[in-house]
Amino acid sequence: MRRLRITVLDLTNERPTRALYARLMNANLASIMPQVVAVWCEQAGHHVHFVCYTGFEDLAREVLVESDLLFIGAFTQAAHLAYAISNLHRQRGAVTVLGGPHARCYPHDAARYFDYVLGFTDKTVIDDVLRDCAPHRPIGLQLGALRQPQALPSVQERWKFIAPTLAKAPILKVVPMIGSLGCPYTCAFCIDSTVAYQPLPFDQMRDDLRFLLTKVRRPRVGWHDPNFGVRFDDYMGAIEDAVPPGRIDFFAESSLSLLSEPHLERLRTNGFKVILPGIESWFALGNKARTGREVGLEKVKRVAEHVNLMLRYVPYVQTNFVLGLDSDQGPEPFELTKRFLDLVPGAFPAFSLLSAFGRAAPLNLELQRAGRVLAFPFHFLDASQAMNVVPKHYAWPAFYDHLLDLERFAFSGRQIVRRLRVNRGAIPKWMNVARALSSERYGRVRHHARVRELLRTDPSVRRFFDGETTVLPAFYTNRVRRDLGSLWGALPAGGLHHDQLEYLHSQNAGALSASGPAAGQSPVRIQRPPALT
Ligand code: B12
Ligand code: SF4
Repeated sequence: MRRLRITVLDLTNERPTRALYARLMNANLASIMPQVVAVWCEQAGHHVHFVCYTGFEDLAREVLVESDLLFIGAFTQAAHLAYAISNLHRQRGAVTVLGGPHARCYPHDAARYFDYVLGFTDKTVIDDVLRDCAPHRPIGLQLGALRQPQALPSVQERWKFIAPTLAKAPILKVVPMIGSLGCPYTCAFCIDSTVAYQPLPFDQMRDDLRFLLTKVRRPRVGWHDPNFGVRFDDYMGAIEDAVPPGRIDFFAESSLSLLSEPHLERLRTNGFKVILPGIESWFALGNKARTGREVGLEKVKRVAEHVNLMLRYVPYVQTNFVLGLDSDQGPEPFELTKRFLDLVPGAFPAFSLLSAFGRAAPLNLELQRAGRVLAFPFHFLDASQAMNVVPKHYAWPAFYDHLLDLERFAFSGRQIVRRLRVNRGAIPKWMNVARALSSERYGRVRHHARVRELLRTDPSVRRFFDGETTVLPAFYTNRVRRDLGSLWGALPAGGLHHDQLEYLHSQNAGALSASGPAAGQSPVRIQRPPALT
């Protein structure tokens, strides 16, 4: 096999930016898999140029370097950027590959602009791509393993790609690690709701942590496990074996159901400084919050007590909510969240708008069948800028009124000061102030206020939101054009739009027997390139 010049690109941002918060944080949003792919490509004997794109890099010098093969890892919000970059690379003769959340959720759309679109990815899949490495146009090949990989390269093997990424983060530097894949829970909106839980080898976790201690004086590790701590004792045992108390700070996303007081005590002892529990809703998903059938105010009180307990053990807690679920109606869910924030002044709230990411979850098929999925361009599908699911119990103006009221409450001067007073430690205190004042928060509230205004004044916006037309209002087209800047011209023809009902259409046409994922977000079947069969 000839030695290929390979570029691996991890897109943590969907556009070039100069925002301060992005400068501070984007490198900490780096994904693990692009680093893994880079390791596997080098192991196969190829030359790798690795770039974690944070929005600040020089495109011509760093991103558009001459390559035989380009791998991009992208979230859906970065799909247009990825399509434009792929287009430019293809014009220069490269073969291009897309992997990551967008590829798993919208493989058919991505196949219009990439030669390969990967689902679950293991070393065999990457080796297949490397051996075939040929243009597949106009429609790319969809490849994937039948299940998640059993193991991933170690931190030591990934280090040459981790180190330059960390160097881009000026203050807080977080090393991405992972100890498990899939999840035992079945939250209907989630991409991992039908992917079996599977721990990765604990011995490797020990070795990774020991290695990290030789590289960084006081490391900070962000666990990318979909739900950290399912096999709690095994995890803690591995950490206790490898890390002297207090030598590494850990961040993790976990369910409240896994965060009992004895577990919190052990997490504190082992250096867990940031926990992101998913509360999601006051009227659904009680199993995740260990609140059983309790709903409404009862659940608020119970969860508030629990999160306040967490804050006694863990200095930084971000509580995640999903807004717009079918179980919500009227002002009550929003008022209850405000009540919760009053009861728990120390936690930072993060609000996601219910989003149907293509084939991500079986629920999306139902939503498409019910005609409730809107054709918002990918650029806005970051669970915040647009909600592409028509809410079951709200007219859009009322929904946006409630949303704005809640956001203005959560990020008001009063709440910022309350958080500042009760948070412990300089980093949690100032992190919360920065986040509440940053483009991340005020930018979002401003954007939602603008959308609310357009719903009142621009009939084309209201018709689009109500699903009466798929003609995109000028406001949205202009935003993508502005955000992509010089890359707007490289977005391939038709690349701004996608079939928001593709999952349903493919089911109706029986197309699944020919290509693509089997159902929901289950894995893409291996479809070997002709040259390899
Ligand atoms: C950990 C995590 C994070 C972390 C780390 C993010 C990161 N850069 O990896 C943090 C907390 C920072 C985060 C932030 C966000 N996240 Co997040 N996150 C997850 C989570 C819980 C796990 C993903 C993971 O790492 N799994 C482990 C990896 C190894 O497995 P995998 O993702 O299945 O990947 C497989 C394949 O896709 C493939 N693959 C993956 N990447 C690549 C790359 C290449 C090049 C190749 C070839 C293959 C490949 O190989 C893997 C092995 O088979 C998922 C939900 C879930 N339960 O999966 C959401 C999820 C990925 N996040 C999501 C979202 C929306 C966000 C945010 C936009 C939220 C927000 N509003 O801020 C931000 C965006 C961050 C950014 N700009 O990069 C969505 C993405 C939907 C989509 N289609 O884009 C998900 C799916 C949750 C959901 N709503 O269902 N997130
Ligand atoms: S939302 Fe979290 S707990 Fe629910 S299935 Fe997804 S990863 Fe698991």
